[in-house]
Amino acid sequence: MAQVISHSRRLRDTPFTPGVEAAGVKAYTVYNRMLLPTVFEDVEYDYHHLKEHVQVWDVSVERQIELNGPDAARLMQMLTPRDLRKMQSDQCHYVPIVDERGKMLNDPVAIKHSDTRWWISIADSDLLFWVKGLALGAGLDVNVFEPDVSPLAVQGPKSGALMERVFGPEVHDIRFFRQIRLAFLDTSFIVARSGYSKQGGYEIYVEGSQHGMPLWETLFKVGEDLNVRPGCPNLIERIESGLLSYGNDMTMDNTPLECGLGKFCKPAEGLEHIGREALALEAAQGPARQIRAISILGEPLSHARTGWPLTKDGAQVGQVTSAAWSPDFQTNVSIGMVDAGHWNPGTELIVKTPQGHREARVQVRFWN
Ligand code: THG
Repeated sequence: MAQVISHSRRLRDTPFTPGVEAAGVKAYTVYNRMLLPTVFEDVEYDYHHLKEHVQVWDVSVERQIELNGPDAARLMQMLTPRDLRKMQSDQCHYVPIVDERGKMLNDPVAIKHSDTRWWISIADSDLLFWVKGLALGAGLDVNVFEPDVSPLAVQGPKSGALMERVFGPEVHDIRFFRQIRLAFLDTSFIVARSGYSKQGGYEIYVEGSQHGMPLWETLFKVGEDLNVRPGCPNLIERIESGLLSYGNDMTMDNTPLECGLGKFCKPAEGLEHIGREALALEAAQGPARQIRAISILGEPLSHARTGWPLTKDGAQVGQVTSAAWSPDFQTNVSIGMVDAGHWNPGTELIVKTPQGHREARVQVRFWN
């Protein structure tokens, strides 16, 4: 039976919820105590549409943490092993955030406005408390708060065409993971070339909830002939693309090396960040497990509650954390955490799914 989740003020609406509901959203999940759509038509229909046309996604749940003040850059670098010293003030960086044991607390996108003003566009964990606690404990001169900013993503191969109609031809000059401020009616928004799909696209950081619905309505009005539809991060597409989901594919028990984020944690001379010793030790020893793309043979799998044991000769050697049937690749695609010794491409394992035991194979890379 399908259950419903009861609403109350603790489960926050977004500035775009009126548009999302008028468009007939069929399912939500909860992310940062806010509503995140997961299905409009059905997951496969949404998937094909995303790969062919253009979608507008309410990703307000990607809440921002603003660091504002003289010590903002110092605090930002304390938070992540990624070297930010050369980061420009129009750049966005995917940054692992780790604790003193080198364990993942979040995997956000950091947006640099200037040395004294940053946003951290967070995944699903209460990172604000950690950042505020650090700033207070270290006596830093910086304000840390959640501003009234709600990202709206425009994703898909026709995203450039749609964005140009609203924001002008400058949108084509924005490079991947860069941002500029562009005018909209009597205001302006940070617009970045980024998003949680590999179909190309933009993220508009809508500052001021009152501007949400006017922007939503404009995008749908001017994009009609582009076949624009409401969408959301798509389970199938994001697994094919190897985009990780905090809380699903990794948790506070995992390290960035285990998550395949080692390239963002290169030890550098003079870099001061939390977890440095723990990460250096792990880098020397090698991670105990690592995220892999895994194909699962047989009929389409259709179960949302993953965490399925991966076994070799009867012993558990990992788990599948996200899985879906891929219409384009005609196999079940999945993301799993696999123990050292079993993660080489081509390794054949057994996965215990709610639909029975299946053969699984470790892939060289994801499906894009
Ligand atoms: N956009 C913004 N905020 C976000 C997300 C987003 N916050 C929550 C969540 N998503 C954070 N997690 C991710 C995971 C992957 C990516 C972005 C945010 C991503 N990765 C690319 C990749 O893996 O190929 C690029 C990474 C890189 O090379 O820098 O885009 O989606 N605003």
